Amino acid sequence: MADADYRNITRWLVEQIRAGQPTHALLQSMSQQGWRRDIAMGLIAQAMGERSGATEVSPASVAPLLEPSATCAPMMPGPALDGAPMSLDVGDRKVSVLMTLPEPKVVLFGDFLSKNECDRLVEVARPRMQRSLTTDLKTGDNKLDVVRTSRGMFFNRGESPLIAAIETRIARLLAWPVEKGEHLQVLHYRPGDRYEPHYDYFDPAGDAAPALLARGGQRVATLLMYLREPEAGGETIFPDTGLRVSPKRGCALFFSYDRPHPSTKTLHGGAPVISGEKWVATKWLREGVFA
Ligand code: PD2
Ligand code: ZN
Repeated sequence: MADADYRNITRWLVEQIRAGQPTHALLQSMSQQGWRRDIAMGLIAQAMGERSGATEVSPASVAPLLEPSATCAPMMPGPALDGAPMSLDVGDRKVSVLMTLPEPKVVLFGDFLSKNECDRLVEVARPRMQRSLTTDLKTGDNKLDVVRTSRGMFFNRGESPLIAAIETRIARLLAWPVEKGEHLQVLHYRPGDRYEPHYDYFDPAGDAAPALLARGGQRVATLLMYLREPEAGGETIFPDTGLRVSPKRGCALFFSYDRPHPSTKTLHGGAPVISGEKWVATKWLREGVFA
């Protein structure tokens, strides 16, 4: 292994351990990145030693921490849908449950945002919009991308009472801490604009995986909030299942992916807007704290 690779993976492991990532999740991430299990175990043991100041920690001593126990299945964000509730109380409002799908795991919510909240988000975002960049999930570079012709911007976490209220609402609805969410993004599509089908998780085999995963690990779920609906087109589509969701103002579309793999069937895209304008806000959730 090259020295630079060794330093990068060790730094990443120490950061992840410091952020409270469970060790079995690190082993899983490293396996997905193609690391041999015995080497990954050795590196994790060593990073734990560096973190704690111990001179040496043996792979055998951390082995029990590397397997999730039956009571410690990977935790995933998601709404509490036991008992098929018609609505969920998220503290400051009641959100209705309009549709659920088990595979891919998709839930459509109504009344997630009020009309005023949608208008206010668009108004504040509008002067800050820029041509959207796409993160190349292999190299980590941001690039102008013909497959994503919308314009976009990011709000800082908690930057205003409105943003903080929405982030808290998301955290309550999906039982996932605010700190594990990326910054809220707003996208604006005009007629002809689209977002070609893609996965929201990072490619674990990509060159940039260590850098992308260093900020809170993998993405595990997405919440798309529709702020302004076009007159025609602009549905969010899931090509593997044929699901097409109309971008109805105030509704929110949730989907989750418990592994970074096409078997989650979470390939999705934004169909071209045919007429009118579409505005959406996206919140991506990470498995760890996004810093
Ligand atoms: O705007 C959409 O419908 C859309 C579709 C696919 C947004 C995203 N992905 C995204 O923000 O990841
Ligand atoms: Zn997406």
